[in-house]
Amino acid sequence: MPKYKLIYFNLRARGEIIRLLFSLAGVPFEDYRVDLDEHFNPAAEYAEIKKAAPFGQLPVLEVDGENLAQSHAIERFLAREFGLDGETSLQKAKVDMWIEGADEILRRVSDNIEEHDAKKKAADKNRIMTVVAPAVLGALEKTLSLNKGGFIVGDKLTVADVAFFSVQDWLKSAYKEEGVSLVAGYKAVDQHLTKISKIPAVADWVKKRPETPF
Ligand SMILES: N[C@@H](CCC(=O)N[C@@H](CS)C(=O)NCC(=O)O)C(=O)O
Repeated sequence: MPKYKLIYFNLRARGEIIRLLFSLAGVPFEDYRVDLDEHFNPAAEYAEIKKAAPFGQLPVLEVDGENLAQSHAIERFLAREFGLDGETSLQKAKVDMWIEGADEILRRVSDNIEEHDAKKKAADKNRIMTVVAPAVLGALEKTLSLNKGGFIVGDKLTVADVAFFSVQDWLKSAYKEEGVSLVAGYKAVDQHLTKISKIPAVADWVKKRPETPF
């Protein structure tokens, strides 16, 4: 088995889907976390880590010493390795589609948390709440209502389920009260979130993971 080292900040954001995939597969990995201060400034060691990262950003996954960057490429790679990427070619494409769908929310919320201009921050947050999240969660609600197995793609767990669990779990702390109401209006989405949260490897990881506010 390859030796895996995930290098990311002490955040859930773009790292947590990857950590959940390792937990689900029962595969050991080094969970290397760069500390951040309360203004999201990384610890001094980040300067060297950034230089070594393929795109100068994190997460990076070392696989037997080789660097892989871009969170979704890492997720797809691990999903393939662990059999969580769907069965048919069309299913695999749908899994990709939902990874990108979850990213519509994740990317904007992530930028919004880091925005310093108060006016732009409020306007962007309002757009996320009223336009972006309803479009994505509405589409997910429809898909889950039609797909009676309770998973997003096909009748088995895939990284698409993990991605939505992770984004929603993250929203609940990133946007606190708004995060809860963002997902509350969607019955099938809410049931899906509960279903995934009860998978023993997911529940186990959530229980034992280090304190990670965002
Ligand atoms: N498209 C990249 C985006 C990576 C990204 O934005 N990483 C942020 C943290 S979530 C980062 O490294 N920020 C620090 C920097 O840019 O130096 C991915 O999905 O991995």
